[in-house]
Amino acid sequence: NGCFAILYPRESESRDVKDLSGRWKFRMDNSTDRKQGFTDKWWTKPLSENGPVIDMPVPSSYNDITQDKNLRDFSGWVWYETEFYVSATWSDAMTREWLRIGSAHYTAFVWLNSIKVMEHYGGHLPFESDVSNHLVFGQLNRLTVAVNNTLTPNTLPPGKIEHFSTDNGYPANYQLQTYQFDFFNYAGIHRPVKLYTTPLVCVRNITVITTDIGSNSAQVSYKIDVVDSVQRENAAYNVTVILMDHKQQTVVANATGMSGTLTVNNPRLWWPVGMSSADVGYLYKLVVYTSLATKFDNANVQTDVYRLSVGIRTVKIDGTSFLINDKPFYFLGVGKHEDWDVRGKGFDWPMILKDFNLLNWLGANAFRTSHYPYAEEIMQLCDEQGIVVIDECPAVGMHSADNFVNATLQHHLAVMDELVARDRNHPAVVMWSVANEPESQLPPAKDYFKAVIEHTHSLDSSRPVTFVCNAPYNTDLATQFVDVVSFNKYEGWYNDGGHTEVIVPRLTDYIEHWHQTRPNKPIIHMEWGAGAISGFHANPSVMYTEEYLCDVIGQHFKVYDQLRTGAGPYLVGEMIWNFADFNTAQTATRADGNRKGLMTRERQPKWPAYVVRERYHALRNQT
Ligand code: BDP
Repeated sequence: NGCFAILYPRESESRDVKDLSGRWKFRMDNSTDRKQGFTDKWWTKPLSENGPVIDMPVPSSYNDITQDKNLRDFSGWVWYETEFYVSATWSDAMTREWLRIGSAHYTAFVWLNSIKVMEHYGGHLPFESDVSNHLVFGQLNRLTVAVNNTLTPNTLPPGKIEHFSTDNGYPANYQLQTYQFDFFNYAGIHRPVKLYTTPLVCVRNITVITTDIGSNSAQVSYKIDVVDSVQRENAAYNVTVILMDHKQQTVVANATGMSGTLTVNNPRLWWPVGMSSADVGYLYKLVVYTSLATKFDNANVQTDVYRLSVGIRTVKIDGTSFLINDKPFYFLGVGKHEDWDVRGKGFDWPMILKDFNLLNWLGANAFRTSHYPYAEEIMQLCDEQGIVVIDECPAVGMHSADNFVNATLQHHLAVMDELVARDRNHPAVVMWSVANEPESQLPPAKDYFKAVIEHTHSLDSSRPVTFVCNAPYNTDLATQFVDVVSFNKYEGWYNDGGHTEVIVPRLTDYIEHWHQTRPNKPIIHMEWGAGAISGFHANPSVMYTEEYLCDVIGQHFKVYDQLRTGAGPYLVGEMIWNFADFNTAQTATRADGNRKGLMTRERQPKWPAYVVRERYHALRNQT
């Protein structure tokens, strides 16, 4: 029932794309057992005939759209519906139609004209299905999507439904969704819903890897998977690939066959911002053609054409150095979130482009997709702008032993399959992060992460793998398996809050201990920072003022400058937390969300942003 999606839906001479985003109908199922939608089979007739509906934008989180606290804090099933026409011209026997949801948080069931067409688990990755047999052409179609945001110990991220007892004075049956990660559990259809067409024989998957860069040429291996919607015995398929230059005017290499190697003479390499004057984000275009090679009676099969952007670049770990195209790369970056006013985690071009403009203003050359895969369009912008990405899966908040069990592991491996399949062709992605701050000192975490990291290596041997460690160097059991050590540490905040005078010795000591523990691996300080509420000021500084964050930043930069330039430098990155303020669950330690942003949630810079900006611009051109 449905399967994960790999290629981004793109138009070509053989493919049409229709975006179904817009104003949908919506209903939350707040019945006592939260299952009325299933008991009454809401997908079998228009949603409004089952009861009252409201308008809901797609894509968007639903939580902050209305004035209803119950919907903001709801856990359980919500129901979405839209209606659309498909042209009668799509119904010809030569075309297949695919329904694709960019992401829906967390569990999604999908019905088209009352027929179940997909079921997907996991809130941040695309899924799709060939729905040709369930569409009605030249008529109105009804699409129903039920989405459930409930998190359990075996979902990623994990969570728990907690039951509160009347013995303690709670109302009867009082329960809440709780979770151990520090961002709001926004839910809904978060990314665009699209319908696209392909010929009967079409490109299903493309894998492109730069295997070698010599002095005058580069080797680029490719592998194409083809699907045929018709069962044919002994069928063979033609595949032709043509690599075009950036402007798509000149052919630089070509080949035939399902897999092979392209030799690119005098290649223009893909470079991160700051590392080249001419070729930042240089992208070739790989044009893939496929068709039926065998002659069958009545087989009227068109050629499928798919265009993929390709960056020629290598990533290597050499001792304690992180190399891009054999040159040392130093991460000057931020942790981010997909988190915006009103729309929550909903895909939104104005907010996304604003964030890229701010990243460039800041001078950052990298970010981590903390703590889940981001929209595909964001990854494409990183490729084009030369912003390096540490691509993280949604394993965050794994704080108890009941997370490190086989059911979670199997899901974790499946999520890595989906993530690597979706993102492997992005040159901007230079490393996979398989988790953030798991309790890696717990004994079961050791074999658990060994398995996840080995699996990720087996899916993609061309990139290093990390997880972001919170356990101290002397108790962690899992960084022995990573290629790059990443750790989070909040000196001057969670440790020695208010005491910026001890940041330099304490942080230096901590990083040096990590180096002694893992002497042969590069190290990234993946999260650090302090809360600062925009407009709060004090001199001398105190916690939560803009001055305090400036002071914390200044002390950290002293440490980084020592280690970055020291003998055999092993520190390869500083990633401040966070790019912008973001919403969290309500707790006594969060004042209307997490305030560690360099920008406010509305994307206006706080004073500390100017301090970081000066450094990042000065340093990134030296990497
Ligand atoms: C780390 C988490 C991050 C939090 C941050 C903080 O990785 O998600 O937002 O600390 O507390 O523990 O600000």
